[in-house]
Amino acid sequence: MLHATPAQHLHPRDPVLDATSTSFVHADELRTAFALAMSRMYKNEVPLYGDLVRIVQDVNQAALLARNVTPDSPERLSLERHGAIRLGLPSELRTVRRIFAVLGMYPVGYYDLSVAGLPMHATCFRPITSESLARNPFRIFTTLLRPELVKSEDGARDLALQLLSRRTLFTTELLELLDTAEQQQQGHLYADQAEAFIREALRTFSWASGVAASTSDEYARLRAEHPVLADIACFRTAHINHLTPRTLNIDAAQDAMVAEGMAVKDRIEGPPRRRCPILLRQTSFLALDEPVHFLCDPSEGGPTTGERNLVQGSHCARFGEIEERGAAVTRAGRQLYDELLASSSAAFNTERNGRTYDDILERTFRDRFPDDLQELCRQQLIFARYRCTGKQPAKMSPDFATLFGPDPTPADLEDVMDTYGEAVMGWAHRLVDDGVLVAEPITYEDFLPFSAAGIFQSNLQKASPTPKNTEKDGAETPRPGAAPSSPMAQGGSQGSLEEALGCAITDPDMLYAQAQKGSLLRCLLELGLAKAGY
Ligand code: OOG
Ligand code: NI
Repeated sequence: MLHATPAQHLHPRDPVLDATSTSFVHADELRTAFALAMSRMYKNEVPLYGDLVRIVQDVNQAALLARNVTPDSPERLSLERHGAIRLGLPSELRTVRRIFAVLGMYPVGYYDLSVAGLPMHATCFRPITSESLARNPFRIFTTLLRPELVKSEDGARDLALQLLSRRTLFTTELLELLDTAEQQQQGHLYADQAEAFIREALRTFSWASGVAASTSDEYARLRAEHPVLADIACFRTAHINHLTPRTLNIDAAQDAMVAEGMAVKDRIEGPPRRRCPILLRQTSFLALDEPVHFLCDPSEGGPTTGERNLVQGSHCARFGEIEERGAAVTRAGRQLYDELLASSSAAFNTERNGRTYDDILERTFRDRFPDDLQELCRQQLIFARYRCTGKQPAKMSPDFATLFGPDPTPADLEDVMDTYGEAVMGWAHRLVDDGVLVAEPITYEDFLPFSAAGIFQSNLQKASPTPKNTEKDGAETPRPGAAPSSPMAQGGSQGSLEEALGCAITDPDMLYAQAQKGSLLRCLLELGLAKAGY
């Protein structure tokens, strides 16, 4: 099948590309234009994905109507929230990091996928400020091969590295634009450059008409070692392997996918359905078997120069996914989540009594993970953003002066919050109880390594009817930034991923804690509890 070239996915009416202005395009706008162009490209490459987006839009519209909210733009709501790519070499990751920086996306979180038997580790490129996340939260889960984890008795590792060393993921024009942006324009682009940048970046992530960079024999050898190895090393591009719109009701969307006859993952990854959703729930239609043209082995008598003959084969890796996001959990919340996943798995393996895993999971969480917003905040299981309601505190709570001292400046407040975090939170929750502040959950913007592993497992095996249940392997650990003493984290190598990136990876918890603290500070200022200005 012929695919449109990446240039055809640029939309003349994308505001960013319309601009005649002589000022730089804002990274947030560039990211939106990039995500829209990528969505058009992927719908064209994988038409079933277009059906999935339509289903999600319908489900979201129904969910909004049920809540009595008129959807101002269901299309906008259902815009893609994430995609995923798999890279082979540190040098590829380094350039990808530079591309994403121009789009306002930076590496956040370390994911050790070796705990799920995958020879890779990952980070997520995403916006990091609340403002940028609000404008467009699009992110890309990016894995890098760890060749040292590939057994090499039959030469699979060397073959993969050899194939990878022959490919170039980036066009010269893209590399030149990156240099210009970084060296002359403080990482920014003008509108005409932006158009070229998106077009050229899309080439890196396109399917390139399914022409492989290996022979079918080489592909088979790598696939036998691990399907993900073939997916990474046998192609000319770092093809996007899925895109993921956001749904407001993942259970309904999953049912609608099944009703349309899609082959769907057999269970939704992540926490069970709850009144106050936490973290991330995901499901997908299973990867499709797609036609691929492999190179002919010259030793088999094909032409050795010029255009090589191609042989028809197939590859199974690309799919469509949906996600429903809930609150970011604190360290304590994550520990409880991991514990409950582990005990659900243990119960499933030993005493299931005809109950499904999801049944057990739902009950385990119902009994032990609070499902009430106030309670979740009070126990500091989730991160929250605080807002003033307009009501003034009846009287200065007596412990305020003890905590903050007389007439504190914002800098004093910040110091106190850092040193006496617990006491400040206790005090803030009393203001919530008094109706002076409200707490709203901060959305989880990251990923779950075992859910990711479940997604990988389901989509790398050829249409396996019952994908492996990875949860039974244990809890959702290690979390990004897990203590090195965590037994499962020992195989991880954040340092080597950072070296490949050429920069440090941001700890997601730090970002959530900062957002929470910033919101409280603003409340204190608004209530006139501190001198304005530093
Ligand atoms: C990435 C899987 C991770 C998710 O949603 O957890 C991911 C991959 O399959 O390359 O996207
Ligand atoms: Ni995903």
